[in-house]
Amino acid sequence: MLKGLFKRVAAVFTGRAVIDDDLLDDLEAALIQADVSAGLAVRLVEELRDQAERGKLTTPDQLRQALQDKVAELLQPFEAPLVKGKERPTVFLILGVNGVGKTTTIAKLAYRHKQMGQKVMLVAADTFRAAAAEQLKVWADRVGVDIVAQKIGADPGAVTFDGVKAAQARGSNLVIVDTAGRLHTKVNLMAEVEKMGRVIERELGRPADERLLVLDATIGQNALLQARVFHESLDLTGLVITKLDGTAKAGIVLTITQELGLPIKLVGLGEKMTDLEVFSAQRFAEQMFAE
Ligand SMILES: Nc1nc2c(ncn2[C@@H]2O[C@H](COP(=O)(O)OP(=O)(O)O)[C@@H](O)[C@H]2O)c(=O)[nH]1
Ligand SMILES: [Mg+2]
Repeated sequence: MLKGLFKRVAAVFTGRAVIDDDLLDDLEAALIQADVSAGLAVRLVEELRDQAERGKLTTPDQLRQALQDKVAELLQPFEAPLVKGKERPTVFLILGVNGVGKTTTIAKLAYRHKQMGQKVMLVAADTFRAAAAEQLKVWADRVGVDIVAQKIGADPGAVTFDGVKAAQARGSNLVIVDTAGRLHTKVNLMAEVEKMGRVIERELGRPADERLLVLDATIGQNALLQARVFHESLDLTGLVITKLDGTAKAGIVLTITQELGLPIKLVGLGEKMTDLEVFSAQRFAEQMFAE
């Protein structure tokens, strides 16, 4: 399903017979267009140029393969499994600005863990928009998992508290907390999610096992800015990159990992509950140039 992640990069190789400066320059530009940071794009192409000059790469096909291998190598350290709490319930706090795919990701995670035989509890702590809890309820019904919600405008910390308590009482394995993501009151949002973090820590005796930031792969460098803000407030444990289906700018995945050093735990590949995968550097690199 990951296709055309680097369409522009793939196009650079079309009709090329030799490795020359023209090809290498176009490659650098295409990587930057695909949201690979300029610094990294330059470094990657310089390494490839060096290998070509030393006769280690002789055809454009070999160059493409070498690039693919380098991408896999760069991303490999950022593969990491989801953490399981040392005591029940495991708690995942799902963060991110509006529209990135938090609620959809939560539905996918709920589905995945239910399939593994776990009892899952969703917590509708995005109380800012009436539609948010409704949307989560629809998913909870569809997937067949429990949900705790309160009225619109309720204190997200209180909803989180209820959710964790209910999960403890019912013996749930996993609690997944949905959060609001409005950006225009950034300071309040951060204060709010920090408070939710503290509520979870108080009830569990440890911080939320995963503090996952959801990022939309199609928004480019903004994703990096968002990640910095959230990481400062919440000491993130990992990232979820959504909408990798149908983006030609997947270079942001490289940029984010290199700049932030945070693992990518999951990738979103569509709108259905089955469209979630554990991040694999190898697979990502293999699909980079797929048509
Ligand atoms: N193509 C695609 N769309 C997605 C993906 N994840 C979420 N969406 C869509 O993005 C929109 C916003 O998702 P939502 O979960 O409501 O975002 P939230 O505001 O962060 O909770 C919805 O239309 C989703 O169907 C994905 O991986 N791929
Ligand atoms: Mg939502």
